[in-house]
Amino acid sequence: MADVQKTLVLLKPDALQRDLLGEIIRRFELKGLKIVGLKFVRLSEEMLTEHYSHLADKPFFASLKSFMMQTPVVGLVLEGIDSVEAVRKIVGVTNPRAADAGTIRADFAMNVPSNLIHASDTAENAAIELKRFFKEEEVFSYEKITDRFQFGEGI
Ligand code: IDP
Ligand code: MG
Repeated sequence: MADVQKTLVLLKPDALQRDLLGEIIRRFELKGLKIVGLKFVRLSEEMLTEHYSHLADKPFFASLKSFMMQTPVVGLVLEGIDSVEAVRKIVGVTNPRAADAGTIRADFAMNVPSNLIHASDTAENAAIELKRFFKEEEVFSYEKITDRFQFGEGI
């Protein structure tokens, strides 16, 4: 069922190094996702061990963590109807060469781990990840005019 959700996005060190922060944020804005949180985060080894725990047994786990600690990352909280799925669609699948043309990963990346973005994959994980990276007072609530005219069951 359609549902207003918040989802967590991290713009990875390769996005910062390649001057793609503005371009990526612009795509989320133009889609109509509401930015309700935005900040720099310096990731620690502990945070990443937790964040990527589903990959702990992979041979690339240590290098993935080093990759993510090269520079600060930019954290975003994006709000909208079914925003978890909407954001994942805009981002594209993990391997940028397999991602659909028009997605951010397809348009700007060639390889993992340099696929520019982390985006929560389920509503349940979004809630956990949001708490991992943002304090309650860093997530904002405000009205946009477009919020006022939503019809039916989140259509
Ligand atoms: P996702 O970012 O699309 O959700 P996950 O499977 O959760 O993909 O993997 C997290 C991140 O780990 C990926 O975005 C990518 O940066 C990195 N990664 C995933 N698979 C590989 C791999 O086979 N080699 C190197 N890095 C990988
Ligand atoms: Mg993932």
